Amino acid sequence: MVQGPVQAPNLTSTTVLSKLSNPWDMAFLPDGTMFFTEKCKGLSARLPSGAVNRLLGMKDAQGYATAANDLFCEGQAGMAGVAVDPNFASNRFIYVYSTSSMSSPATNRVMRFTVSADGKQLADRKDIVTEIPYKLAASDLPFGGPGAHNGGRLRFGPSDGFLYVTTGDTHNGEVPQSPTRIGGKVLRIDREGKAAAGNNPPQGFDSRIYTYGHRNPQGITFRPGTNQPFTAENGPWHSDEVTALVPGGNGGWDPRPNTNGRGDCPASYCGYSPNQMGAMDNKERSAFMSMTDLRTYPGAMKPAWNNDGLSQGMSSGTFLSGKQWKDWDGKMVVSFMGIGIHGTPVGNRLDILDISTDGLSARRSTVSLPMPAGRFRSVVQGPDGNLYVATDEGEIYRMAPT
Ligand SMILES: [Ca+2]
Repeated sequence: MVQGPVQAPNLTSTTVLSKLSNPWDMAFLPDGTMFFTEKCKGLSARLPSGAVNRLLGMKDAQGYATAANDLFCEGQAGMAGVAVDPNFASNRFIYVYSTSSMSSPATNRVMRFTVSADGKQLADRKDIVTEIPYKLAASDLPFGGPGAHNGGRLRFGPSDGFLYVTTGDTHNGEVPQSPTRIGGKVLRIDREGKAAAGNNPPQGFDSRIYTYGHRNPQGITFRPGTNQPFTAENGPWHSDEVTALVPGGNGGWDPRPNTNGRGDCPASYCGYSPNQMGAMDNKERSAFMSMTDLRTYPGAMKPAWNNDGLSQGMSSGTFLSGKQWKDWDGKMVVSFMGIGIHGTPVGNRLDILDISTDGLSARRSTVSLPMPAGRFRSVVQGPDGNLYVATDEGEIYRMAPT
């Protein structure tokens, strides 16, 4: 492949919404209506006029048309992904991922609603996935708090019309490789929550599982042209990963104790080993507790990119499309929350990945931001072709190439 210097577009930014409470995800209608979630509040819609309709309120949230008191937030968990049905024009279906206390113990659910003709109400709640694991009390496991590693992105495949759901390992060593527990997975389902044809997981696996062996994927996007899904996944003090998925594939994350010296992990979760075992560099850490354990699983899906061996809170990703993006047309944007711990450089940024045709390598460039750096949670290309970026600080920006 002949490659010249990357011609980056000039960028401007506009603040679309501010002072939100942890905006987590956005989904658009063709007319520019933007549905957005706030982790501890609920689901709203910003109309093209700029007016905001508050649609679905979580426990203790005020001012929403519909209350859902079983939906709650805790730690990283709460209301997360949102997706609009590809046939929205005829069925008016919208989907959200949220933590819920409807079952005991609490779980994450994928819910489907019908949006009223005037866009102000939701009706016909149907919980199409009810048992996605949620991390309970902090005392269950020594790392992090309740709600950790909660996954939560929802996206429809552009060619197959199925809904993809990313789920986290919840700091439970058994979950990612489990054939029946649906955390640490990418699920692929239809609008009723039934398994998509062709998921092809190993025999004995839940048929909704598209890929397994994930840690905490919070991003999923589809490459223009091939429509192959790619995940963006947060690593354990090393190695955030972007991975091209294949049906039935294993992401190779298995944080259980094993015979390679990981036998003494707290609560049988080795996902942070050997971080707590003394000084090692990222290469040694990766060899000990790999994001993609090719020694145990030689057939695992290899990442296209591992953030140069660093973990900096990779949170989402989307492929850009359109000539206005110049050399970024067809490239993937990934967002980072910028976590910097134990010597890892903080990286609140957006990167552009030029991923090879085989999906096994990538060249990275970093976006020169037209807005302040923040904890970037979500990137979504809108129907106007611009990139919408949500931050944990509470903004949604529109980033436009000029
Ligand atoms: Ca992996």
